[in-house]
Amino acid sequence: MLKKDEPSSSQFCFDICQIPNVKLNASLLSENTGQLECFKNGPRAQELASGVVLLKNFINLRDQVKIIKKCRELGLGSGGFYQPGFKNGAKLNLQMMCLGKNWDPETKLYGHRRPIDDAEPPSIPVEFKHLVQKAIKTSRAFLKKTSNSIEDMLSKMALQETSNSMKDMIPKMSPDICIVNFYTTSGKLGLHQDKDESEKSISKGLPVVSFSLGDSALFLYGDKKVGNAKKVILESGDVLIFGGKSRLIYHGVAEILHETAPKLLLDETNLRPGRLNLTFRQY
Ligand code: MD6
Ligand code: FE
Repeated sequence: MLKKDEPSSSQFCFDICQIPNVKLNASLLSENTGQLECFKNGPRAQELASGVVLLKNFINLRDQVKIIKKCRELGLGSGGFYQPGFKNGAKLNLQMMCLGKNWDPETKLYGHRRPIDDAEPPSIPVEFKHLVQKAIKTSRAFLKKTSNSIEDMLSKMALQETSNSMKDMIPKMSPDICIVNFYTTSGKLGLHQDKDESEKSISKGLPVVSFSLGDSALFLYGDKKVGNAKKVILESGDVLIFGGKSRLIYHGVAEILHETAPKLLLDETNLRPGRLNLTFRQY
């Protein structure tokens, strides 16, 4: 184990960005024009299951760039990216860092420092926290609106109590831990539940909020068997929220879809091929 003040080895130094080796040429520029079309799509919300809300295109390109640059900087410093081993000894093709608190994927425990090199995780940047709050607020407002229309339909049946509880399908949450994963193009994450947070956090159904950046992912959810799980593609800028009744849903990443990152994002950040994912929760 490394001591706190020893210089970190290259194992602990992963740059999610790369030196560009291709100059922007005419064909890339024309692809960019296509990408601009894509960004004309405003954000939209979708309820995938009770308590599972997908906010499509929620993080604008400027904020995506800022998040990637910040994660790059934090990832290169103390407590930055490392390649975790998992309980079965498997090294998945992903690089991980924790912000706020440490979560150890081998012991499944939270702590103030990580066992691998005793480093303290960097704090969660305040801009990240603001975006999380905005996403939760948006998803709650969206569910309330959906429940209002049901309420209209069922008003004669006096289901007031049901509709009031519906808005808490996604309770408010103030994140104190963020897990940042960078999946290379062959990266994946098996179906699992996020169940290592405090009993209180889980029983209240405090949501997990997940940001996707870079290449798209084929995301599975809703069942522990791959064949039975539902599928959804998460693209750069999407935010997925699962809370309330669905706080413990099984979910995972089946595949990273190659060369699907927005070209403008790559031009601005030189992000490596792959996907950056940030999951926020309250311990
Ligand atoms: C994702 N991430 O990459 C989903 N869970 O879209 C997770 O499910 C996840 O990144 C637990 C710990 C870290 C994660
Ligand atoms: Fe998870």
